[in-house]
Amino acid sequence: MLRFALTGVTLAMIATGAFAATDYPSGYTKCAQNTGATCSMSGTHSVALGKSGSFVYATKTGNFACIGSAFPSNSYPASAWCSVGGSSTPTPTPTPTPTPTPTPTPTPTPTPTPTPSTCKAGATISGTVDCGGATVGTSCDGGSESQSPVFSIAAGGHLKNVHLKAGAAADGIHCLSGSCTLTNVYWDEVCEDAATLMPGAGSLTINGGSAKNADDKVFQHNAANGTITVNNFTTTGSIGKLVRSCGDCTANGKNKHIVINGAKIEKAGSIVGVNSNYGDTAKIRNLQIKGYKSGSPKVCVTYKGVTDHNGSSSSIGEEWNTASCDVSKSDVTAY
Ligand code: DGU
Ligand code: CA
Repeated sequence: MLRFALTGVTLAMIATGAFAATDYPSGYTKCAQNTGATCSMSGTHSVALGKSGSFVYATKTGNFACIGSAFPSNSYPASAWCSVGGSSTPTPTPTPTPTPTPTPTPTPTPTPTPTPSTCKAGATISGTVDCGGATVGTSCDGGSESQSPVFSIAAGGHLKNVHLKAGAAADGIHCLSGSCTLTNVYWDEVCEDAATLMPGAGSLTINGGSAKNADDKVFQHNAANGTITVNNFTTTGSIGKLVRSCGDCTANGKNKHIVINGAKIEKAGSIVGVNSNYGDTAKIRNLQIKGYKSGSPKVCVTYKGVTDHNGSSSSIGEEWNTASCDVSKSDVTAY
């Protein structure tokens, strides 16, 4: 009975491979008997030869013959087995797949900010420039027409909140091309004139603001087919004219238009002058003149314009509700 039980245990050990494990060290894999048979492997490994817990070792690379002479020692049992241990060749660290650098979302190229024009004498204004109430000027050479402007305005330019210095307002402000806007511009004293719509320009719009003392004209219109619009403007002291379309300019152009929507005038030689022979027009609404009495001062005066300084333009007279002068007496009040 006991004999039978031991045999059962022995059978169980064989079934689990416990005996087989004695042919090679733990962690090794049996590959061939020491008859010179070839153990196939790749890479460099520790290899063992022996059995029943008694082994000699060597290090081999690639296939090797399982034979005692391939091992440094022959102190192993007969009928031994070769076995292969773990690889001694370091497992090459796999080259990590490079994490693709995420393509950055392109930052949208910002619309370039136009170089800011600065609020300083001699500047050409592009875009909107708010001078914040600064006082700016150059010099004043009386009525000299060769003076430079204090500011030039490029197409679309808008100049705001600035005083042109008394005694330093030179030829005022020039609108060079396109549409120009002046908002709350104050001529503390006009020099030659306050602002000019230059030949080739389109429109000059004046919103608010004031001008003091102009020997001749405040706003000068030299642009064929252009328009000067004056909204809610005030003059103090004495002015020659509020707006004049050029009477004798070089290549004097036609169809120069003037619109006045709200003006308060302390004292003027006349308010507006247009060349009826050139198709110039004035439209006047809401005009207040200090101490105004009909005919004094004249409100809309027509002229016979000339070109290229070919003589001087001659006054025709004050007109009301004509093609040249769109103004009614009710548009003018005294204050
Ligand atoms: O041609 O006589 O005073 O532009 C010149 C004219 C004169 C102009 C104007 C101006 O009306 O020079 O300031
Ligand atoms: Ca001028």
